[in-house]
Amino acid sequence: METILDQIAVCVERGKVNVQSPHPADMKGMDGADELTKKALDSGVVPGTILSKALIAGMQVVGQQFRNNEIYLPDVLMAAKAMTASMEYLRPYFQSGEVKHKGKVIIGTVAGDLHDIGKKIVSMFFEGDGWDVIDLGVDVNFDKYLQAIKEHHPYAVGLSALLTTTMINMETITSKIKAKYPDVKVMVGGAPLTKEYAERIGADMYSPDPQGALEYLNAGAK
Ligand code: B1M
Repeated sequence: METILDQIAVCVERGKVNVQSPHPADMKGMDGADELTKKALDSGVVPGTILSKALIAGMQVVGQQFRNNEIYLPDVLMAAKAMTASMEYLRPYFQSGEVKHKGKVIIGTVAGDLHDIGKKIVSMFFEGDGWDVIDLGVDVNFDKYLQAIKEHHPYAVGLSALLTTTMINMETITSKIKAKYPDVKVMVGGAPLTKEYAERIGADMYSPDPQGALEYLNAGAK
């Protein structure tokens, strides 16, 4: 039997945002990621389960289909929209009521790269655990990171990249940050990265997932 998690995953795969959205034509009038996420939460499904078993699982299928040329860029954009609609409901659950203010973290997707879903998830984990997150958005060059560090005095800066062509920009950004602010920790992550690459460019931490990055932050928090 298809569970509500399967249904949400299908909405991400097919780019069905909400009941009003006309896309895809064969799902017209049906609930989308928006309504189904709300229903899942109302019926007691844990937010972390919706994130991993429906949203991330659905997006993995999208990535595979895109790689195989079975779907095209507009389809991927619709999938991202559906995932974002769902994440809006999950965000409050990742933000604990208790204000802890462990410290500040700046995060951004590096220059040339427009992928922001993973970065938003990482931010949700940080915020939920009591870190103040300054999200610089996407396509962030070193000037913007340096300016933000000057302004906010963070404990760490997180760089995210999803493209092999943009992860190389992490090297310049990391070296500029380290040259001017050697005490600020630089954390890197994103699908194409490896631990070896992170070490080579002088980053303090690499994690393939938000949990690892959060553990690193918490280990260093005073
Ligand atoms: Co793009 N795209 N895309 N895309 N896209 C990928 C990344 C790709 C792998 C698809 C594929 O070919 N199968 C491929 C990259 C190939 C490569 O370089 N190796 C690709 C390509 C080629 C492109 C374009 C070049 C396509 C084109 O124009 N021809 C183009 C580039 C645009 C640009 O950035 N300049 C492009 C565009 C887009 C959209 C705009 C349509 C859209 C993004 C929308 C958005 O983000 N608002 C999009 C999407 C959605 C994807 C896929 C399908 C999904 C990405 C995603 O959101 N994953 C992706 C294929 C895939 O990954 N399966 C693909 C879900 C997300 C939860 O995971 O982002 O990996 P992820 O984040 C994870 C971890 O990586 C980690 O934690 C996160 C949460 O679990 N993590 C960190 C991330 N950052 C971290 C930082 C940390 C620690 C952990 O510490 C600081």
